Amino acid sequence: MSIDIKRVRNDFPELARLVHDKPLIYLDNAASTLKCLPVINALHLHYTQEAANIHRGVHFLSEQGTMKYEETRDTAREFINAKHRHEIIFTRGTTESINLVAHSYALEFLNEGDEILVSTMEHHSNIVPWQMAAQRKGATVREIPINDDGEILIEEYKKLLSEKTKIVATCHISNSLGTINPINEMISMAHDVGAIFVVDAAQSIAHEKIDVQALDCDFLAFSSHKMFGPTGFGVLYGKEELLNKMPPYQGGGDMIDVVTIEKTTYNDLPHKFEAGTPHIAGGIALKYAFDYINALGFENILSHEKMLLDYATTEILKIDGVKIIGEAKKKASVLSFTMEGAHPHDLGTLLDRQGIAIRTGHHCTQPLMKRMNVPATARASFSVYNTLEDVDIFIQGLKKTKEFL
Ligand code: C6P
Repeated sequence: MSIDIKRVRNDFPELARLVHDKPLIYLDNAASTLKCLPVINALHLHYTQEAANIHRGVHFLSEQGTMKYEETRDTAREFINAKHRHEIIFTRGTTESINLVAHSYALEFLNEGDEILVSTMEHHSNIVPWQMAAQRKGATVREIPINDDGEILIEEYKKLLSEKTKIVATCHISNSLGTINPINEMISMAHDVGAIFVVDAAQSIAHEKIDVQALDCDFLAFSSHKMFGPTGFGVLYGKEELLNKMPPYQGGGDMIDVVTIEKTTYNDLPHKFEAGTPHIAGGIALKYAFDYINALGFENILSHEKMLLDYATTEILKIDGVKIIGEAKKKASVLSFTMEGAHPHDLGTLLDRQGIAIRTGHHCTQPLMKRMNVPATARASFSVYNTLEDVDIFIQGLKKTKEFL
């Protein structure tokens, strides 16, 4: 089976709109994907018919909301093949998921002299929380270097690993380069020295089939808005035995068992880590994003996106002065580039005038930009609803922009 692209595009109403009087060509999927109708409909239904707080009331709407919200947890468990539903912690997104581990796990278990390894290509969300924890505990954050193509240097990683290494945190797929990292191998190497491994799956969740039990990762973080779901919602997967020994991250409603003024006992997993009223509508609607991806099938998604990336790569290299940043052998549908004589920001602005949305800048990966010797890149990122025609319009747009500049 392959993707019925016309049907898929009809599921994303935003694709039908104009931007600056031109049909929208949306190539900023690594920043956030567009939303599919089942997700939009679920949000609409919740806010028009079913709004109520969850986990609290005994009335119909509260119980219905609780059931639907918890259904998403079951779907998420299945989607990443977690062993238990209580290993799925709902958060505001990848950033909060990583902060939760850094503030709860790292602050509890790190000691002076310990080391945390992160790679050069990490998003700031997977660097800064570790620095914050390391500073407080007298630990050090060390860098796993990459080569000029944007691939992790496994031999260097091996050399960095020691009994001092307590946490390794890397992205599965780089948002700036598209590199698919060999996390399988990296996780088992980390475990060999007794370190835990945190996977930032923000960019991979909608592009690669993830099986947390097969990977044997200790934590895995992702955001709903990068997989056709609502913003402000995300998941932290953690192994039960680790989550159980971690202290709560935030205090408040829902995460408690018994509270007295002197002392509190905490709720069981997953609620121990879910203080306060969550983004209920977002959580309920996320289920429909999981279902949508499951119905498309990862094989179909991957082959469609690979076709787009291969075609775009071939065509963009025909333009004089274009340099691709990130040429890993294993790459997801991200095309970062620079163009001689053009600042990426100007490229982005001039493409926007033609209805073409790409992202420009450092993509929240400043150490990576420094390593690749560029201040910024222009980045086109593809999703399952993009077409070869989108790529043609993008390439034509780039050529026009080049002439203009
Ligand atoms: N990258 C991009 O344009 P949040 O903001 O919490 O949903 O995700 C943060 C994040 C963490 N890790 C990786 C690998 C990411 O790509 C992102 C978000 C967007 O590349 C916005 S900066």
